[in-house]
Amino acid sequence: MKHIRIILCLTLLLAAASAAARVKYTVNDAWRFTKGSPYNAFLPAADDSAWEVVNIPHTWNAEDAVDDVPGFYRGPAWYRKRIVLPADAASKQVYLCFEGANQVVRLYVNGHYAGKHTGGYTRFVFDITKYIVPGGENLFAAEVDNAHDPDIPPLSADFTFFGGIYRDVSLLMTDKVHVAPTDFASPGVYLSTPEVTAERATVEVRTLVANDGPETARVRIEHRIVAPDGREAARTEDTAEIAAGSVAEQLRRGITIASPRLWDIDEPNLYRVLTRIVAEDGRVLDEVSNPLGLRWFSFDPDKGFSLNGRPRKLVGTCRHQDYLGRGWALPDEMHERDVRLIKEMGGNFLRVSHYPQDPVVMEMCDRLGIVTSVEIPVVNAVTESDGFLENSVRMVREMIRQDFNHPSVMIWAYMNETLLRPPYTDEARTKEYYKAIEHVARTLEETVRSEDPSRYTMIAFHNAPERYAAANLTQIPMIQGWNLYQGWYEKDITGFERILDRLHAQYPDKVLIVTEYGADVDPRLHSFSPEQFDFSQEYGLVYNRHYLSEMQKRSFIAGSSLWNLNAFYSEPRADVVPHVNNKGVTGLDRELKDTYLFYKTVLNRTPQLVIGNRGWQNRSGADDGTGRCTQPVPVFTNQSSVTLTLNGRKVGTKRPEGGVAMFDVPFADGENRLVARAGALTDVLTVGFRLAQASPERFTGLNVMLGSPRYFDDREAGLAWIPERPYTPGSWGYVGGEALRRSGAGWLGSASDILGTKNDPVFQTQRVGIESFRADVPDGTYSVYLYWAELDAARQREALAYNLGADGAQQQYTGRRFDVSVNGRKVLENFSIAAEVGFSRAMVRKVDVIVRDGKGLRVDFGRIEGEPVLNAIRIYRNH
Ligand code: GCB
Ligand code: CA
Repeated sequence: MKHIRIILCLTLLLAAASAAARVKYTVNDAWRFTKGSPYNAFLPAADDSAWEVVNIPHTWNAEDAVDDVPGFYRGPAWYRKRIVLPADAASKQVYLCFEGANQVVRLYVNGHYAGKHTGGYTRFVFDITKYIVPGGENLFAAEVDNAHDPDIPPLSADFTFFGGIYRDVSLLMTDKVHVAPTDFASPGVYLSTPEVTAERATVEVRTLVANDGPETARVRIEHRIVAPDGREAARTEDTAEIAAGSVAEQLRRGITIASPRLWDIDEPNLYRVLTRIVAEDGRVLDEVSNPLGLRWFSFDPDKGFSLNGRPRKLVGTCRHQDYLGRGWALPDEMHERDVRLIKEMGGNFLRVSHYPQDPVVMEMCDRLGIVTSVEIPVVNAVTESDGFLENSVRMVREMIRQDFNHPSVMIWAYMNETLLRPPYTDEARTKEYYKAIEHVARTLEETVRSEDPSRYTMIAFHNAPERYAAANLTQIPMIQGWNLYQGWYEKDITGFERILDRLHAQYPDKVLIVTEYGADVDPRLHSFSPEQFDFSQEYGLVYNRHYLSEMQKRSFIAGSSLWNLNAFYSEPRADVVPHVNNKGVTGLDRELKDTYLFYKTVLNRTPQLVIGNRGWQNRSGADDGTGRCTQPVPVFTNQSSVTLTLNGRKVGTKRPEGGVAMFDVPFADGENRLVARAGALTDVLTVGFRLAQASPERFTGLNVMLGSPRYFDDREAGLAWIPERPYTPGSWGYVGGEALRRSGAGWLGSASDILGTKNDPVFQTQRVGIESFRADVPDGTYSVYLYWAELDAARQREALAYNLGADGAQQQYTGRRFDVSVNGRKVLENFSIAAEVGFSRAMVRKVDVIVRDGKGLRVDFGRIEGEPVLNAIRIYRNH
């Protein structure tokens, strides 16, 4: 009998223990949503039945930030949801936790105002205990506003500020006595490692315990450190007395772990610290777990970074939280995949920029051994106001306290290119502005150092060192980050290595990281004469090979984070893909570009082999007279030699240079099977090739972009566009005119967003002053498609600060009218593109033609006003 009673007691105890520990779960699903400020939306009785039903993560800008209308909705919106809370919530402390919402949130619970949070990238928590109805339905209403506010960073940036609750929302229910979640939404437990060596690690744990009950609580605070192999590495136990309505701070020093298993890039050993709050009667009131990594690291101005006593060059990427069609509203698994992509690429560094990201990102970096730098979004400019400074300081506190326990974090940063476009022309006023920026920087630097003296600080500058020196910013952080784009925004790529050497000479006591470098790549575009600002896969490769090799030569470059892991949305941008910054080594859909394959090949130590131009499945090119068309194909390998075959016949054997072997592949019409072999590795790529026929009998069609040396892969239509060439008898090509060239950047074409098409590159180049386009096609019936856009970006909208290649570069429209005849028949008379469709809008005219008497096809342009132009032509044979 007694026996039974004891067992019963134990069972009850265990039940009590598990019932008391905290419960946390997401409440993401089926919220009612509407834009605007409906009357009394905070009140439970408000009628939301006509509102949209959405799931969190959610943004309201996924569509309007990519449509043809400039701008996107920035203003208030509401989310509402009825949530049934358990009856035992009556004895709990209840919180609503947000992982991030852009950018100001006001929460109402059952009509009561529960709190406000400012800033779009950090986590926040509201204590809603007072407002809930336990055991019943509760109406949660959140107003989220993403309107521009001069006091909230970022003020402007080269990325779209998607509004909404775009990260998870969770309910948290704890005992009255619990680890406090309310210290800037931190975990409430702060782990530090004042001393780590190969022999011994010392751990320090600071814990915030809240007592929201009516009486003093006498509790035990236990920390159990669990080693990576699951064994207990250390355990501590203290008692504490916590007055009712207070938060007690417990500091546990000097916990030692002998022969620690270090957290390292190649072996990211993770310990866990389990913290328990135990009542006098043995009930477990709360339990939380935090990651712990034991490592030591340092940055040296000459020798760079070292981890656990070993020099390591940091190589990696920056990352934006975007995905195709979703904006920022990504589920956890998509954040997770991005960090895996960095690891698989061989990266060991992530600059979490320009803002703190989803908790999953930080967890993955801990688990995969990726060193991180995390920053707050003070980008481009500051506001000279107390409000701006206060918000920035708070963001720094939130960032540091929230991500404090992640061993991957080694740098805190707090500014990016704040002198990109100083707003004043007046010298005295500019000086004042510089002073204000310096003040912000010093305050943030001090905040970081007092919050966390165990890590380094950093500011990212752009290529205007004099400006940052004039504002004294170069002296403030421990690490200078440099965002460099020589060979992209600036013409001369070798300017990159020159500025590195100059900076090192000028700042011999500063650690230098190349925080950004990159070239836009649209994987649909290719060029065999790659040049600055052409957006081709091939130029991306030229640029990145150069940068990586120059950085590897210099040990004083502690690390680099290329811009960017992924393409991302930037609403005002008008490049080859409007509203998108394409500097990702992967696409918005995470397509791996050749640049990614290159890094993966050279950064990994395991054998690598992959044929490049992978996504280019529909190729075309002019017959070189042999019934074939020879085009280069890159093969990436870190093996010493590689052999390529085409449809079973050997193309060649090469020694790769810096991870790349270029093969000249004689493509034939139809299917081309490429097989690369290196060591024990094989890679296969099948390419469909359409020969732009020289021989008239076999003519089926032709797609030519005028004024362009590029190839364009229209993947939606499976259509291959090829570059122009001059006409020669028996073949095809243009007569007269010249390619439109931007005066400033020297590059071809225009950087306008071409409305009415997704194939902007087809319309962004043109031949100015063209006299004819001729193709000696056989007799037959044809459709001739003439492609035009009147290119004058200035008339379309103001160029974005970052569209530097477009600066002053557009031709000025002064009127244009011309006649168009096809095979002698006038089809367009006194034709004006601008009058027909306006500026920067795609138009396509399809003309039916019968070709007879062996005369071929001929489109003639008759000048009336200005120069005639043609952007592209497609000739299709009906029969
Ligand atoms: C930069 C900025 C980044 C931009 C990038 C670019 O320097 O820091 O936000 O996206 O340049 O692509 O121009
Ligand atoms: Ca999440």
